[in-house]
Amino acid sequence: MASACEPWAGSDPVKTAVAELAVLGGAPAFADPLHVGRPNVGDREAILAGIGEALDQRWLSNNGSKLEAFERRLSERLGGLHVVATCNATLGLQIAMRALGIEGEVVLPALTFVATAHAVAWEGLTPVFADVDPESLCMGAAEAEARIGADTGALLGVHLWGRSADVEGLAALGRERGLPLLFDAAHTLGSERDGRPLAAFGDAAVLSFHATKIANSFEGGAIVTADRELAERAATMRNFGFVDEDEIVGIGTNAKLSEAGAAMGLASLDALDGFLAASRANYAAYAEALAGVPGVTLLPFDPPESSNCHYVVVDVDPVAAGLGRDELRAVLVAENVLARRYFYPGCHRVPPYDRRPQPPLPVTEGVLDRCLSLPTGTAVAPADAAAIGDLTKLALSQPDAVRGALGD
Ligand code: T4K
Repeated sequence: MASACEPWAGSDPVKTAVAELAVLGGAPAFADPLHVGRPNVGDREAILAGIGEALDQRWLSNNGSKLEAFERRLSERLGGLHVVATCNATLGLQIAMRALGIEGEVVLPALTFVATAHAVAWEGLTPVFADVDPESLCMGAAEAEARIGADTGALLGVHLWGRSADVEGLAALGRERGLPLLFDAAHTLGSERDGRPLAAFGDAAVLSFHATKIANSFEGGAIVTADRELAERAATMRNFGFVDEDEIVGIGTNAKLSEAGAAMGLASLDALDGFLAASRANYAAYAEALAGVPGVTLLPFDPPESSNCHYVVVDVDPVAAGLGRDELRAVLVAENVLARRYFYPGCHRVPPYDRRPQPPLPVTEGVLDRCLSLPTGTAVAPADAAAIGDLTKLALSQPDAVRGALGD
């Protein structure tokens, strides 16, 4: 396969007969596994030099020069918003909720990574799950409003897979009901709406810099807000509530990003435009390879140039495609394409949240049954994406043979 940085000019299918598929006994199309979430790694020399400087300075955490530079650089990238870097986005969400003074119930979509719900519950708040809009697959104002009750304390939107939630509708609803609006923007670095970074919307938003994200600081997160006082409260809470050497102003936790993490984060931000280009090229290759395939719909980015395209997700309609999502996944996994069922089975279906009675979430259930995330990022080349598209088409050309091989 071509390297991720080579321009892609198309390629011949890796397999041409169904009998060659690995589920029918053929050799896997890829010798090494292709992961969803393989880290993008910036300039190795710069990363190691940054960590070396931290070692030379003997300043490894607690507001060191790397952290300050990382927050400054991220703020610049986000148009000057206040940035409070954290050791991960989960704690970033928790701190943002505390700093916003949220109490009671928090309305959020069930269709998200479980960290979103856990962050709410860990703060002693009650997650109340809403359905999602069928187009954006994010919780919109109508879905959120249906779950607002007397105890609602906040709205927590999620820009799922880096695609925009209805930011205007949710903001209007929050204003009307007097509810703060927080966004889980874990997936959004590099995604914009109307020329503004997605993380700029809401009272605050939280980015993730986990290893699997478009840009990483090994582990990491960032609270982003236009509200300086909110950012200051969050920064204090991140460091045990300290405002000075001997002065603690309230409850806090330890959510500091290490200097090694910040050095990695800086190198990632330096490389971000290249990471975005690689993801967008892979997305274009998937779109071309899967165009017109009945029953397999690539979730659109609107437009791809202002989206990070970091999660490539297909919706598999089992009737139109002839194979279900899980059957297609089995085909791809046998080829060493480790496609993921993000975010199955949904927050509402895992403990402790499954113990509470839930209203029906029909759109969410459909997505959880049908969506499949495909490998992308700099470890994947457009030719790989095209090959995965071709393998999909080949499997769907004879669904009965595939189903027979899978023993369904
Ligand atoms: N909100 C949303 C919407 C989120 O998606 C997330 C995190 C959060 C909040 C919380 O953010 P953080 O607190 O994590 O900053 C992974 C990540 O651990 C998680 O951060 C991420 N979302 C989620 C979508 O994916 P898993 O359980 O799928 O991870 P795992 O270990 O199965 O790895 C995923 C794939 O990546 C595997 O195929 C292996 C590959 N991988 C992973 C790592 C860490 C590598 O190839 N190299 C690596 O270093 O959750």
